[in-house]
Amino acid sequence: MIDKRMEEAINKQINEELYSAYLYLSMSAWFDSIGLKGFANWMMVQYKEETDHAMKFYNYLQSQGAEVKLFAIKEPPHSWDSPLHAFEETLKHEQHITKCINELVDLAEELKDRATYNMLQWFINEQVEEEENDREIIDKLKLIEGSRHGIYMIDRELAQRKYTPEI
Ligand code: OFO
Repeated sequence: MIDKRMEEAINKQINEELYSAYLYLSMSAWFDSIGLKGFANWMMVQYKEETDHAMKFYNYLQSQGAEVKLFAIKEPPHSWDSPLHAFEETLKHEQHITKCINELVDLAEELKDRATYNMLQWFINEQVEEEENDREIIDKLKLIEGSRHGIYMIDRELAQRKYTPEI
């Protein structure tokens, strides 16, 4: 059994995760449109992972006999100034998600909801990893200062990323 406040907060988080998925799918389409297939692949994997995050929360609510409520997903941007700009926006977005997860943890503590607190530990670790990945790519993009050869090399590297289901 889960407190109504927690049920509502997790339903909002499902929407945040689905927006994350939508944002990265939009970035994948944009990278593809400018011929950067490796970057597009990286974002496509990210899109799938975010869908898994939404489903983790969805499955958790169902396992607790709570109500799943899906809300409208807002429209993401459709283009960015450069690969660096897209990744800076990605990091900014992930920092926002980290804040959302931390707020859920605060609420779980307030409600003494140990099951939810426990479930959220996975997301805490995941956010550390996600922000670190974004920072690494941002550092590389800054290092090459927009050189075409550098972008090509990073594109080849990002093409290697494979999707591993997280649920
Ligand atoms: Fe990007 O971790 Fe979920 O949202």
